[in-house]
Amino acid sequence: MTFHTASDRDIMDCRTTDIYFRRAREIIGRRGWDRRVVAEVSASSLPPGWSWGVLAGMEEVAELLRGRKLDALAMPEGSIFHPGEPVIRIEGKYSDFCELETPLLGLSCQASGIATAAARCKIAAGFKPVLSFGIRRMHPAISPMVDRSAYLGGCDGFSGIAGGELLGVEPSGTIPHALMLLVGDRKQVWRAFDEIIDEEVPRIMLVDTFSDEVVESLSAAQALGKNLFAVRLDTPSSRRGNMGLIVEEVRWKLDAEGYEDVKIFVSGGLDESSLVELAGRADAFGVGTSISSARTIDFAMDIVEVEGTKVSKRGKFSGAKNIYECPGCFERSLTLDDRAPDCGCGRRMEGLLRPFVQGGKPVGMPPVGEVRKKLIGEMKRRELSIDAKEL
Ligand code: PCP
Repeated sequence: MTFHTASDRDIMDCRTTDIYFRRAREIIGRRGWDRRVVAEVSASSLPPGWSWGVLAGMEEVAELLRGRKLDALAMPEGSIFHPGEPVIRIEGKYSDFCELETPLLGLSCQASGIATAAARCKIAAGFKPVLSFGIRRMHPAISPMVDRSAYLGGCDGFSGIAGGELLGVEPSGTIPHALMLLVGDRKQVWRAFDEIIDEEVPRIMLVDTFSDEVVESLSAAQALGKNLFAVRLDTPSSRRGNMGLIVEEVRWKLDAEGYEDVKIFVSGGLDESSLVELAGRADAFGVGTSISSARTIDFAMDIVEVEGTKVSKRGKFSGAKNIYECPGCFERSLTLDDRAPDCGCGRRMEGLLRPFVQGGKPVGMPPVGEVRKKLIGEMKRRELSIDAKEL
C-alpha cells in the first residue's frame, strides 16, 4: 500500500474498526451472549451554532451493511435531521454488526458534516452558485467522498476529477495562479485558455495575480470580449481589506465599460460570514476549507432493545423509536409508537425512517443529483436558516 489508507477490503473486513469491538465480539462468542438487538444511530448534539444537519454518506453505509444478516431503516440521504433523532435503526444479532460501528460512524459522521457545511454555505450565499474547491485540504484517498458530500449538500459543482468520475458530473475549475506565474503574461494565459479548453467550460478568468483586480478584470474583458463568462477574484488575504467593496468596484467598472454580462466569482478563505457579506455583490463562489474541513457530526450508535426489552445507557432514550414529521408545518414527533400521529395543524404526520437494508440487501437510493435538488428545494421550503448570531 503506497498511501496510509485502508482498502475497501480492509473496511469490509472490519480492519478499520476499534479493537474493543473485536474483543467484545470474542467475549460474546465465548460466553454465548449473542442476542437479537435494535441499535440506533443519532447525534446528541451538533457542532456549535448548527441547529440542523444534512444526512450523507448513506450510499457507502448501505454497501458496508450489504451481505450482513440484518435489517435497517434509515432517513433517506439528504434528509434534514436534528439532535436526538434516529437517522439509522439496525435490527439483528449483535455479533453480526458489532464490529461495523466504527466504519459506519466514520462514513456518516464526516460526510454529513461536509454536506451540512455545504448546505449552510449555499444558504449564506443566498442560494447563488457555490463550487467546492476543498479536496486539497483533505487526504486524497477521500476526495471522491468530499466532493460527493459537498455536491449532495447543495454545491453546484466541485473540482475533483475522481469525484467527477464517481458522480458522472464534469468537475469545475478555473485557472491556477501557477499557470499565470509560469507564463508571466496574463493575456496570453487567458487567450490560451479560451483557444484550447473545451468551449463547454465557462471562461472564468483569474484576475488577481499581478495587479489590481479592477485593472485585470477590464483587461480580461477586453482580451476575451463576449467569450468572458466571469472574472475570479482570489485576492490574497494581505490585500483583502474590504472584499465587498473590491467586488462592488469591479462590478461598477465592468458595467461602466459595457461588460454588464461578465460575472464576478470570488474564492479564497471564504466561510459562512464572508459569504453572507458577499452574497449581494458577487455572482458565484469557490469554497474550500470551510466545507471540506467541516466539523464532523457526532453520531453515536446505541443499543436500545435487547431481545425486545427496551434498554439504554444513561443519557439516552430506550426502545426502538420512530421519528415523524408533518408534511405541512414540519413539526416533528419522536415516539415509540408505530402509528403516525396527527399534527396539531390537523395533518397526519409521516414516518422519516424508511427501509434501507433488508436481509443484508440495500433497497437502493436515488442518484445524488436528485438528492441534491430535493434538498435545495427543502431548504427553501422550510426557510432553513443559519442564524446570524451563529456567525
Ligand atoms: C485555491 C483555490 C481556491 C482556494 C484555494 C479554496 O486558491 O483556487 O481559491 O480554498 P480555501 O477556501 O480553503 O481558501 P490558491 O491556493 O490561491 O490556489 P490557486 O492558484 O490554485 O488558485
